Amino acid sequence: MLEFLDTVSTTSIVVAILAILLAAVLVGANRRRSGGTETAERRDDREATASEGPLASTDVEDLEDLETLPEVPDTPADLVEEPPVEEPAEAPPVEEVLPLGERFRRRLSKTRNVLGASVLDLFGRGVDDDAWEGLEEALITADVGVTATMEIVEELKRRSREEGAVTAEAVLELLKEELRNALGSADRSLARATDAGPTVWLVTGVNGTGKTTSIGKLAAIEQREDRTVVLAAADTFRAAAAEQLGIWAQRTGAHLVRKDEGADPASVAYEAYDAATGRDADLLIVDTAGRLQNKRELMDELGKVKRVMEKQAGPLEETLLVLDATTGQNGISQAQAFLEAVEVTGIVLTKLDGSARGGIVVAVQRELGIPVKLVGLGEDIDDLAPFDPELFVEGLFADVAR
Ligand SMILES: Nc1nc2c(ncn2[C@@H]2O[C@H](COP(=O)(O)OP(=O)(O)O)[C@@H](O)[C@H]2O)c(=O)[nH]1
Ligand SMILES: [Mg+2]
Repeated sequence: MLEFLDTVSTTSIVVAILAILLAAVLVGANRRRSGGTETAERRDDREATASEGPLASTDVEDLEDLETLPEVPDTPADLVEEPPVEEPAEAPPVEEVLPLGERFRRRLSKTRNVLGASVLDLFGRGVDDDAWEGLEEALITADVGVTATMEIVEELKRRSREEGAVTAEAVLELLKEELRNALGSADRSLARATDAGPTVWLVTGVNGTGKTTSIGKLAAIEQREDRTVVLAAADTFRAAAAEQLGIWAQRTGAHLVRKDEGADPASVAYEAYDAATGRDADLLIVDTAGRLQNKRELMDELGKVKRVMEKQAGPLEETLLVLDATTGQNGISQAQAFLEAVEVTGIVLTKLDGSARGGIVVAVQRELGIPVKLVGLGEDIDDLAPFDPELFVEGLFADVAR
């Protein structure tokens, strides 16, 4: 009986010890999971840091993405330090810009449909008067301009006779050459300051031609080349104009100088030059208004901006005139008004992508005698390109085959 009791008590002691050990193990595990009082505080700190860190600089979309992630209390403490934010806000993926030739090829399809495609058709039936007349029509439709068209076709007729170009392909090659000749070999690079102080590019043109957009795209190109850019919102006619430029400044990392609606544009430009000098910026681009309703006032205003800036900064490196390719010959007559007010050093021809009249490049250069330096090939940030006559002509006739 005594023996029996002994066995029972030994067994219950063993069971009790095992139970205590098991309980201790469980409590330990639990403490490790939730952290002790002290570690819970530290964990709170870490959570706060984490949300001020990557989350604070993340934009709204990223924050919305985070809502689908597991809630923090269920997350083991050692993972909280590195919350699974997918993409740090400061490192957007850099999209590769297509080679220039490819960009021309893709964006000139409208003009190619009018001009490129018809040439082989026309001359495929024979190099005769009908074909030459057809070519004249196509060139004029593409806005090459009447005078330039006549000259190009005369020269082509002569050369095809003399050089024995009797096939459509041979005529096409001659046409490409003549178009390249018509575009000439002007210096199309954008001038930069050679002495101390920022380079200044003044941008002018009728409203809606694409000044602000082109400035934004230019700022993107420059910033990518590690040059610091200041943008001056000297189009003070509408507050929205400065806001639009502000969005581009944000997108490109440029610094914006603006004043209230109705402020004197020359004073905005003046202060922007001061700001650019103060920041040791490489480049100042000045956006201006282009209301043609009151031409006299517009030209006075533009002249004043330029005078004030030149007094302060010396001769401006570039005064660019923005023209919209879709307005064709109208754009050229608008341009004349600007040329009377300021000395224009280069043309930015926008919306070549949206126009079947890409031939306007030839007309613009001929009639204004000013080199086309940049072309707009679309509305995206990468859609501004240096104008390259060779690649332009190749783009006009790319994939043209019978
Ligand atoms: N398709 C196309 N649209 C353009 C181009 N450049 C500008 N735009 C558009 O033209 C419109 C007017 O541009 P904006 O920069 O505001 O002209 P601004 O009044 O001269 O400053 C905007 O909708 C632009 O997106 C271009 O090269 N191609
Ligand atoms: Mg504008």
